[in-house]
Amino acid sequence: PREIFLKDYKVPDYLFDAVDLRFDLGEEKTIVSSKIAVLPRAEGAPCPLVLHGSDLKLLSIKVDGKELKKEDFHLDHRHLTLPSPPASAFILETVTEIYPQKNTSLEGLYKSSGNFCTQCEAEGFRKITFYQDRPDVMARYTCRIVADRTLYPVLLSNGNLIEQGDLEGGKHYALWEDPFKKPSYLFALVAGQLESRDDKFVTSSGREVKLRIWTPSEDVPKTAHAMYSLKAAMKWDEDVFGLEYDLDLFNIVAVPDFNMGAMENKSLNIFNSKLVLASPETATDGDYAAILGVIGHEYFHNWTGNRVTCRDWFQLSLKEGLTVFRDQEFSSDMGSRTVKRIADVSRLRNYQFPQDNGPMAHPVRPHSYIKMDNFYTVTVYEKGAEVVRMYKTLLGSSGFRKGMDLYFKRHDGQAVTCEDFFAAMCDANDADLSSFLLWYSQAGTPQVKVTSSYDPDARMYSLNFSQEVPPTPGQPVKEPMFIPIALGLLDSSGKDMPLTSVYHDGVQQTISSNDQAVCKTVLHVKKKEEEFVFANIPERPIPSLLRDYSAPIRLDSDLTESDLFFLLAHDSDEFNRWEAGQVLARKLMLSLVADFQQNKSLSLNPKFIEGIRSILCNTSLDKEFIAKAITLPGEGEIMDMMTVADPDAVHAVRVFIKKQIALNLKEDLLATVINNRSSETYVFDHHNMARRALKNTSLAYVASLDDPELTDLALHEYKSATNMTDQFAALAAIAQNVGEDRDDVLSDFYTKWQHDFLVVNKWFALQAMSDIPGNVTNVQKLLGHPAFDLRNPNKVYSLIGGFCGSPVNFHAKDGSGYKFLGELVLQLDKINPQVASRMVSAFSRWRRYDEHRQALAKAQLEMIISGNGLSDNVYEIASKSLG
Ligand code: BAL
Ligand code: ZN
Repeated sequence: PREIFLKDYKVPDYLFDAVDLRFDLGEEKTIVSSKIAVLPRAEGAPCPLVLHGSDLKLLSIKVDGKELKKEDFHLDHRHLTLPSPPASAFILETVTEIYPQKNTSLEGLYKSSGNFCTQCEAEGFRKITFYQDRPDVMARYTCRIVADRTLYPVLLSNGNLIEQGDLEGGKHYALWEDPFKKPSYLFALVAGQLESRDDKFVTSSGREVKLRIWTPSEDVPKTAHAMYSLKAAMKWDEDVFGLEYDLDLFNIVAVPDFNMGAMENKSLNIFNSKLVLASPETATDGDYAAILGVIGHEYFHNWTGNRVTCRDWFQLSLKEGLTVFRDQEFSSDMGSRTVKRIADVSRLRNYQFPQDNGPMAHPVRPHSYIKMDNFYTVTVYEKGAEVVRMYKTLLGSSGFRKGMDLYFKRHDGQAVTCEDFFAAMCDANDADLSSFLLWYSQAGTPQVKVTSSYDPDARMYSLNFSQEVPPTPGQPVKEPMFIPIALGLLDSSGKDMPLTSVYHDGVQQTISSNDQAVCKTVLHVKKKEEEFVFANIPERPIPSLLRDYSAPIRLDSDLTESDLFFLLAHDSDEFNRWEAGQVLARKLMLSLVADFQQNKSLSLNPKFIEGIRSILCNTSLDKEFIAKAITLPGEGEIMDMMTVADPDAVHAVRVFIKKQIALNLKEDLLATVINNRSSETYVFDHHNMARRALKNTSLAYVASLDDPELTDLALHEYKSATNMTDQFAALAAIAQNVGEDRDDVLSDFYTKWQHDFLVVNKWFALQAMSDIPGNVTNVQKLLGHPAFDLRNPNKVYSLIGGFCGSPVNFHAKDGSGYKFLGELVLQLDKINPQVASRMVSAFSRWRRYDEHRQALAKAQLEMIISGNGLSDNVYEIASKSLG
């Protein structure tokens, strides 16, 4: 397979001005006719026109109305080349035959539950027709869809519906025109039996936009929350960024078979049903929150992605990092800012840090790829969002907004790069952020050490920073990064001290705003070693560093245990209160892991339990914050901090601490469950979600004790639940312990919900992720369950992905987990390479484990890589993992 490099980027030789597409959708095959107005970029001797095309049967090719002879073009399995096209503007027409019914890759045009739909990002359009399938080729499209009227009554594409009507032979047609230039990856088509929930939104300038969410008719009642989310997102983007929607119609279609979460096609977003359909009985608070966030995300792409798009796929984070940042901010404004920040940082630590610390580590803007699909990663998305957040931290809210305004003013309608975004931010603020660009090019999580000292006579407090960016594949040596450190200094009563000035590089800088002393500041840490000295500090402070997690780094400070308990109790930055508890928990877990490995008996510091009690019983704290603060760091996060990851030890220690907390705080936890039971009516708001989160976290603790009385309580919660959040949480609490109750309740749940595939997926995932010993056998059995289907990505992610997320069973010492996955990857690769490559990624960090496990995992990777007809997708991940 060929590797593609950023450094080799060349502007396209040909522009496409207008594209007319016609689809004749059929049961055996679909005929795609395309007519493209082509414009050579440069004058002079024409260079070859190379079009992408995969799995296409070419029926006809014409230039300016004349059929080309065989010798006038060249066709291979990836390209159609015209060696000497006309030297000036011409019309290229092709007719191709494709087979959507046989397309199990779910890229290009395919069928999902009887309906036609498309997925073109990143490079799926080439499976529809021959095209320069790259984001810097932007054209105006029309799309005529012809199909059977009864089988496919609804025909949708991008833009405005300008004509529709009946045709002979029971067919009908629709003609869509998109007035905005777009790259091919934003093209979309849907045809099928769908019904819509209709609503409208009046924009700030008074235009009325029709909103339609399409699903099979029986699911329309479950789209109310998605519609609420869409309208909230439209309003938020106007209020916060001054960005209005630009067409008179916005369509969303939900399909059950979809590789990703959703897709931002211009005015025709296509969604995985999981991220549209919700009712209180079938969806959890987590599902509701995810729908809000993803509906927002795809809508926000209309400006950050569609109106201004990427020059090439290396720039993916230009749209994704920025749009994730925007959806994070939207969700924060709709709920609790601190809780959302905690959830986002946890995700970064549990998934992105491990990626940055393994063979697939890549910069936010990768330097190369074999399959672009493999780079829709937590690094490009979540670390990319952190990079955008740092601009805002450095420039302030209004500076960030000025930068965004300039970005749109300069680049509307263009395909641009991360440097263009950076330049807009700097120019709009007259700011010099030069070394900041390293965030786009250097992989690896920076490690920052900070030490402090206080001089009471001089009333000076110094902070010394040193930073290291670890080597990553292809990048053995790194430059120091530009790291914004937001901080405050706490006095002995726990209040933020006023900050007046700081010495840095021999220069005194005033920290004030309109001559008022302020209580927080942002240090610009840019060198390998750097000192900042605060003046006029009357007593030794306790520093609250990296407030609101102001940079995606690992921070190691000289804070003592008692400093951390102090911050946990007093920090005015709520995120850092949570963080202080997490630092304490991480230290504790790592020290108990060492004890476990040395066969020492485990014992828990009573101060830690008291710390948890004081948070649990603090009625002034937000309940969802409490739920987060009493939750221990994930096993992945702890394993990632070890030299050799030991899943058994980490799991044993986490279970031990959990049970100790449950045992010691049983009465408080029980009271919390009872006092926070839900009201009859489900409400999706922060207050109610927070109550449910706290109740269910407490229930999981007590049920872990495997005491019949407590299991009865969990059973009572299960039976009396009036919504899926509570019902599923109770099911999960009971399922922690092996036995009859577990079996009965799992079977009851399936019987109750077997008609609802989204709920059944939760049931698969819960069992797959279980840490019960030898769970691989159970998961093997579930592969044969009538509700399971290897062709549906959601089911694969739930059952196989879920299993790989259980450290003890996936990394079982007998190699059963690895063998299970190895065999499935090869099967999946024949069906859907994108899904297979996501699954094979579970092997990528095999070198992090002991030698025995390394040998077992390596053998599976070698078996996979020697598989016949392996996709480029799986090859890239497997070979980089072995490399
Ligand atoms: N562009 C792919 C799906 C998403 O990130 O919105
Ligand atoms: Zn996106």
